[in-house]
Amino acid sequence: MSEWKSTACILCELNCGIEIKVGENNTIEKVRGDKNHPASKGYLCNKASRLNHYQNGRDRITTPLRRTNDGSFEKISWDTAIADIAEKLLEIKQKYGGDKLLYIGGGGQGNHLTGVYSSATRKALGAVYQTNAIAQEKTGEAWVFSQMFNAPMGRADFENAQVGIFLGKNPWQSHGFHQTRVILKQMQKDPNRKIVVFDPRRSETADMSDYHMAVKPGTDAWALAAMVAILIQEDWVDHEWMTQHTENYQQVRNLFADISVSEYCQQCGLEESTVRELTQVIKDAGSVAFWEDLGVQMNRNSTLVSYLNKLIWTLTGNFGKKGTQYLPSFIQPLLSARYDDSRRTPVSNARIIGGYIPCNSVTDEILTDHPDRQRALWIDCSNPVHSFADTQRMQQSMRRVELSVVTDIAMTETAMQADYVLPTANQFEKPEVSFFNFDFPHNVMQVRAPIFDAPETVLSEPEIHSRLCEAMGFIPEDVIDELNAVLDEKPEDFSKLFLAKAMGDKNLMKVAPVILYRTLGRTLDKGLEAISPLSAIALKYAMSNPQAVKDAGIEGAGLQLGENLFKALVGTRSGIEYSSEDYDASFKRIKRPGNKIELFIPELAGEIESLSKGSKTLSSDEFPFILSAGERRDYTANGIYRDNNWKKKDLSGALRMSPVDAESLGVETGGAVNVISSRGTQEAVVEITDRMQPGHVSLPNGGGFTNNLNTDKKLEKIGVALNMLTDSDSRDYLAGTPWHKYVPVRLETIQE
Ligand SMILES: Nc1nc2c(c(=O)[nH]1)N[C@H]1C(S)=C(S)[C@@H](COP(=O)(O)OP(=O)(O)OC[C@H]3O[C@@H](n4cnc5c(=O)[nH]c(N)nc54)[C@H](O)[C@@H]3O)O[C@H]1N2
Ligand SMILES: Nc1nc2c(c(=O)[nH]1)N[C@H]1C(S)=C(S)[C@@H](COP(=O)(O)OP(=O)(O)OC[C@H]3O[C@@H](n4cnc5c(=O)[nH]c(N)nc54)[C@H](O)[C@@H]3O)O[C@H]1N2
Ligand code: SF4
Ligand SMILES: [Mo]
Repeated sequence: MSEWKSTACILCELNCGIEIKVGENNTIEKVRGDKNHPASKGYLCNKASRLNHYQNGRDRITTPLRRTNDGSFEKISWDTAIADIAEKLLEIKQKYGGDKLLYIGGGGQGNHLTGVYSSATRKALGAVYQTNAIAQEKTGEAWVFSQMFNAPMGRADFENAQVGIFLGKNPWQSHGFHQTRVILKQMQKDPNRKIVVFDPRRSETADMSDYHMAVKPGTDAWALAAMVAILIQEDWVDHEWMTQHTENYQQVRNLFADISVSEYCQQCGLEESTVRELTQVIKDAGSVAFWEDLGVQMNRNSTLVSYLNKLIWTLTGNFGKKGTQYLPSFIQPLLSARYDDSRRTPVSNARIIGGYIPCNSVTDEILTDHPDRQRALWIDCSNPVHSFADTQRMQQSMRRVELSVVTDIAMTETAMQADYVLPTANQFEKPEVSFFNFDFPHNVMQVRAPIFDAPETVLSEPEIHSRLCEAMGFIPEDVIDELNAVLDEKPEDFSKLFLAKAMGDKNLMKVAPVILYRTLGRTLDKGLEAISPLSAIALKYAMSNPQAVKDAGIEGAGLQLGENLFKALVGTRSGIEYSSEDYDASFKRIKRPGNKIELFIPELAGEIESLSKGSKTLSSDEFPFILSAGERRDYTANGIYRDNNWKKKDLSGALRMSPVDAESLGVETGGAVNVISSRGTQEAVVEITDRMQPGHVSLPNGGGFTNNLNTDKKLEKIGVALNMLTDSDSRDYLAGTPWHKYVPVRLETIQE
């Protein structure tokens, strides 16, 4: 008989609580929202109903594979795979140093236990460089947060905001905050609330908006600088609030005092009167929430835009109160908070932000003869050959290193280039947690139990990393025995003993996740063993935030509070609230003198000044169009669904263009064009729409996958592999984030 089981959707960072009706042969028969999830409360979007295409997806791999001399793959046993890889990793450590192993990935949209376990492998080997998708979207913004707040990242409270501003963000499709569509509809209906969208394209969210600021592609910096200038020149800033909470307004004032608002509005293609009106709306509103996303973060001037955006909300006092910006209380931060801003990569000297090297710098660190180049790659749950800029360079990098290992559930474009491919249990076949805990003032977390049995021949990432650490000799058996003995005889002493051991021995601390798995794990319910490192995370969180945990309803003091938090997390399938605070708790997390926000970032002053030189387009006679490469649509989900059949429409992922451009190219909807950039050519199907500005074209993410593992099947590729078109050198000068939304291209019609 089929039954409903609680888990989470793994398609985007929200990880909505869902219930799955299990069908025969490990299939997902139905999906519904889980009303008991404290944040999503039963919400789910159209994409989740298709999750069987993940559970029983295309290209699944079930045997470890090793590349042979002729480039093909041979099947090997797990014992051979672990022994081989352990030996090669130790060899690389000895020959070049552990810091020559570059780690990529570690948890996509919610399988973050992998990152916890891989930290054991990484730390034990001495690997220090890592990256993942965060370093191609959020690191510019994270750097700005570090400068102004000395905090890793912030969010905003749209549920309660009077005005919601979306910069290069299309939440109707991409979501981002819980119950997105419900909240957007509430905002739209309420005459006292406003939606504002900055987007060159008339997106679905722009359709609902009160102000659609249709900037010219890549010119947001001028629009936002004009708004900061209006606030300053009209003296519409909140002086009282700023005196209390910020520093160095005067220096900021000087930068904007002489900016010509009308000139800047012309540069970005907006009506000056509308920009002034909107700025006044922001000034007068009781609360304003801002969200900047890929449209600006993967675009020109991205770090500067992040700064200008934050200036608008700090100058108007929109922080630390209901309906405005906040700093969430992460149980485990996604980026290191107070990092060393002097850290750079060894070869290309790229800035390392929040602990991550820019995705766009990875190939620079490998495709070189520099003695400090990276010699090995370990990739968990990520498909960088497909998802990082410049597929060709990424492919070459995979082949150039002396060892590359990929763990995935599917034979991906990245796996195809690896030396070893390790097949893993998928997210419904193992316990998991997500560290995308962005909610505030009540923050939530959900521990997921497996719903299906994994194929017998695959392992989970926790098991893979644990076996590897054991094979490399990093796990002391006597400590495991001693801890297990305590668990058998006096379990209440376990936390104390574990902490004493880990604190007393640096090497032990490095592999703590594996130690906890092999000890505490035994005492957890079947299937949940690998959750055990969360106990240490819960202990640490409870010790540093006791009141927030108690206010969330967890009882106890000291170690007991942390243990109870862990028990509550492990014992509930629909997630719990782990932290409850007041709105002004955000101020506490500004780790600067007096908890004050630094308004002035000297490193960006020159950037602001150079805006006066105007916004030159990067289109040219050779490449006259600007391609936005990676639009989120109702049927795109990164690379999580590889099988195109999950889509109910837009199968090929159309290239959207304006009627004017279509006419001059002589192409109709459904017609084919070659999209040609400085790096490559991809064929696309056209969709004509008046949502696009002339000269601006848009392709979706989540397409263009190829598979040729099963040689009996025909090689198929549907849709555009975007990063065949992108150049890893096109990136922000400071954060190294890519300009995926600003790719100069030429279009050539293909005659049938
Ligand atoms: N359906 C769906 N949802 C998803 C995902 C998915 O694959 N599919 N992926 C998830 C992930 S990983 C992420 S990071 C988020 C991303 O979420 P979003 O950032 O919202 O998604 P995008 O569609 O990439 O970009 C947003 C908008 O930027 C606009 N844009 C392009 N150029 C410019 C410009 O010059 N200026 C401005 N202001 N805007 C511009 C685009 O037209 C687009 O509407 O979505 C998440 N949600
Ligand atoms: N041109 C362009 N490029 C982009 C973007 C864009 O807009 N334009 N968007 C960027 C953004 S915002 C993001 S977030 C990235 C996403 O790119 P990636 O971070 O590479 O993530 P995915 O494409 O989702 O790939 C996740 C991989 O994890 C595998 N997987 C699924 N479940 C498991 C599991 O349980 N264990 C393991 N080991 N593997 C699993 C999937 O099969 C898939 O291969 O793409 C980026 N690339
Ligand atoms: S918003 Fe949609 S895709 Fe994102 S987690 Fe929720 S159901 Fe899944
Ligand atoms: Mo992303």
